[in-house]
Amino acid sequence: MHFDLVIRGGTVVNAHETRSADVGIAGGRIVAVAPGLPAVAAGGRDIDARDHLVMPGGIDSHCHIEQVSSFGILCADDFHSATVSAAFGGTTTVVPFCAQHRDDHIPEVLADYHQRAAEKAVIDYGFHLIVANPDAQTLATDLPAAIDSGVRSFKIFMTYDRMRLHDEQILDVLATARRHGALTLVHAENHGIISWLAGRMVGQGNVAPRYHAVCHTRSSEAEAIQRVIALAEVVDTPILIVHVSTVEGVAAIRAARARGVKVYGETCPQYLFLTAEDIDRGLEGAMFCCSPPPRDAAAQQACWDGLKDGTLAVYSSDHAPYRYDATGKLPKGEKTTFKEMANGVPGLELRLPLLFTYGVGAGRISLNEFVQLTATRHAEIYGLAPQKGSITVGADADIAIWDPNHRVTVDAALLHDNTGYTPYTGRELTGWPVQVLSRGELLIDQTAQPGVIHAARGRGRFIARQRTDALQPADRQIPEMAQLQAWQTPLVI
Ligand code: DUC
Ligand code: ZN
Ligand code: ZN
Repeated sequence: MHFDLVIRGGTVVNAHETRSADVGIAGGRIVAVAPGLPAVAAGGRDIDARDHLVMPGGIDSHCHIEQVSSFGILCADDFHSATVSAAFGGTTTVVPFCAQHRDDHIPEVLADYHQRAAEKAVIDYGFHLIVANPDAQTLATDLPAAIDSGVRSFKIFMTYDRMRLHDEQILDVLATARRHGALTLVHAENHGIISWLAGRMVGQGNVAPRYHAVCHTRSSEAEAIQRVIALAEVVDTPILIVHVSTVEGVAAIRAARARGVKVYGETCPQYLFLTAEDIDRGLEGAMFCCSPPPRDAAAQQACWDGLKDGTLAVYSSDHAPYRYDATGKLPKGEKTTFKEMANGVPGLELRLPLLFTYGVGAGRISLNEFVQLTATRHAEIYGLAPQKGSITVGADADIAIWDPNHRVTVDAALLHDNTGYTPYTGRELTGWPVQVLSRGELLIDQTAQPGVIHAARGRGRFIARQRTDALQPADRQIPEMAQLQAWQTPLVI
């Protein structure tokens, strides 16, 4: 058998097995996983992975790249800086958003993001579509066309003045997703609670970042999750609740899943590793402000429990990079109120090292669970499998080789995104991706050339995602729909 490259002597970790094996790569794909593979052909190379972990490159299915927010602010990373940063953190596929704003025409939105990513991305990528205006043209023509092109997931918002959909609009999007085989991602927070409280706070002169966390109550997340689950049950179509942050939110998803509803959950580093106390540090708290906000130790534990029992199927970054200056967090300088700051924290590069240290290193999750949560489940749910997300014959050779003992003290200067800060400064992390391959190309070798990436701008490829079982309805009817069925007047979706 011919190999361009063999990774030798490492411990290969997949979602359901760990074993000592070599990994043979040819033509950008994995062609053999077995101990004692023969020598590479002339011109090929060996990578010595003894004492190292050979894991699927991470898939980050929730990140904002070169995206204009609903406030009209462009985030700090373009497709080059974001994907370079992702690769240094062991992530080899990203699924960012193409964002429709109210007056935008979806085909133009998609073409614009495709062009920018194709010019700059250094790793492979898919896209979700943010839907802010589900009018007749969008529902009948534009969304089905987007799905046909491999953009098989939409994100909708239940809050934010310029993005939020009301319940009938949400039902329209869910029905379209069901008809054409797409997954709907939901930003679930009750708009009324947040905007009413924020109006009061600002009116009373309470404008510091810490009031952001107060206005985004736990109840606002819990109510919205319960409501959108009820909407999804009417249509019987799968949904995924992004960035779950509360005890109550995790419980609502767990309860719905227990009664057979197809609802997936996601959480992010900021809900495992930060709390509202991080925001309570004057104006600098802006660097920790995201929506929903970090909560407390009980919520962190609920998120760990949710990851452990599958209530939360995936762990993503929600990388939303905004600089701590007038271009992002502080449009009005020191006078900026919490309502005016861009929401979001960076996380593409540290997502995996943080989970490795505090999850695997602290004994909370196994190595296999680490791989599930950071790569394999993303691939399965979002239709990237079997091409991405596992070290198996036939898959793309997207691989991160980890030194489990490599120690790093986090400092923004070590990172490769454009945010200029990290919420995790000073953390001591143990375990780091030291070599990163994308389609068999060794992009990063921290032992031989620290801090260097060998990747031409635009080498990343768009991945048209497949229809998966995750998109199938549960075929579970609420009593009213069963009644209609019995009367032979079923709801036509
Ligand atoms: N909240 C979002 O909904 N998106 C980006 C970042 C954030 O904080
Ligand atoms: Zn969101
Ligand atoms: Zn987001």
